[in-house]
Amino acid sequence: LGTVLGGCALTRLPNVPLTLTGSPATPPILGPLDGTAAVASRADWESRRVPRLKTLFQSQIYGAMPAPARVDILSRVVLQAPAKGPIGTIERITLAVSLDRPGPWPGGRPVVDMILITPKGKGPFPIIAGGTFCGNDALFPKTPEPQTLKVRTTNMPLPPECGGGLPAFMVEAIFGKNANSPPWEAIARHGYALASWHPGDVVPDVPGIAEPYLAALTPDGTPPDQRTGAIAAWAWTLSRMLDVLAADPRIDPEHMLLWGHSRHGKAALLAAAFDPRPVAVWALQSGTGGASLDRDEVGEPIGAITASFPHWFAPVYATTAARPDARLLDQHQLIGLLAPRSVLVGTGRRDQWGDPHGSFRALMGADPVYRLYGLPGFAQTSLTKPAEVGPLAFYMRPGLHGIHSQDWAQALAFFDRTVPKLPPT
Ligand code: GTR
Repeated sequence: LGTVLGGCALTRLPNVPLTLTGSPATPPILGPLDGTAAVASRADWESRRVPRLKTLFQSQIYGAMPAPARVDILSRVVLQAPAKGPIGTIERITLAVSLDRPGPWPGGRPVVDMILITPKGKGPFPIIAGGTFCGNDALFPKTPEPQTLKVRTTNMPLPPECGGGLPAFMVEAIFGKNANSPPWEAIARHGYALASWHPGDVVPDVPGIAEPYLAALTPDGTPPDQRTGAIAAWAWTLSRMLDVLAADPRIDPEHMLLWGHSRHGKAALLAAAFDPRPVAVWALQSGTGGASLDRDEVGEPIGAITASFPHWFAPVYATTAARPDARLLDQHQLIGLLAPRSVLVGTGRRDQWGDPHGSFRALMGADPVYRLYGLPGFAQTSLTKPAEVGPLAFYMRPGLHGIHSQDWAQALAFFDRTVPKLPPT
């Protein structure tokens, strides 16, 4: 019922103005921070400011990142051999992540089914990797063909709106046909492979239930108010997936890209901030804790997001909700950590969670770091006209929170523009 009522409330949200309003004061990106001197050069940014920001993002917002861990491939199953159309194979790769001590997962360690879809041809293919909300069996549209792939259902707890029936129908009706299912064929036609998995296999996206999994991933000695949050755990999972993909001969390890919608957009940005391998990120409607400024007047307040989803962040984040000055950070600094790599931020004009104005300002705030790299940074001046040059771009489409084919069209065009690919083989 909550999903249905919440969904109906969403459809009544107004459009944001087409020109920027408000002008929040944000912490400096290159200026003096926390008693340390201003950043003088690119080398100074990398050697001094990047490690400081990474420490602060963990201690003030996301919690401690789990330690790097070994990933074992348990099995590979071809679900679909090349047929007509642009898709080569669809494969299920089952992975297990080894931790120092056993945790609450069945078998003691996280086991993840990664679905890998490659275009026709030999590759190596650039890859777009990301997690989706409702598990792998929601990945493939049931129409026009009946679902014939043997995709396994997760054995971990799922949020109620993933359980089918009216809530699931509402999710698709409001959040779009691609809400749980990327447009595989269009992606393959652009020459990209796609890897997808269910982040809830590592930390279930259910408050309360998530806690023992988070405790098991939190490094020893971490202060309790900085315990690993689910966004950090999912970001770390993205890196573990990249470990496997980078070693696959069909994948081009120099061209690995991340994407994510909303909570998974937050995780994709954080993953790239801590992992240098992704060359581009598309964060769609990632909002608070993602690509929009916390200090923006619109957007989802920290008090609201941490009340609904206490498991997403370090507990300390909630305590600073009413005291932004207690935090030395805002989200432009997270985007700055991705420099010089490409970042596309997508928003919807009636999506307050995604906060178009706060997202636009976060990109403006990250721009000086890209300039240190001699890049045009965020060259965009209008909310409605996406940048045609530079590694940072923003778009605002009409409508609400959700994933539609026009979002993927924007992302594929951006990736095609900013990430030069190897010629297809
Ligand atoms: C909302 C949440 C948003 C956003 C969204 C989603 O309930 O408050 O920050 O992450 O969920 O992930 O779809």
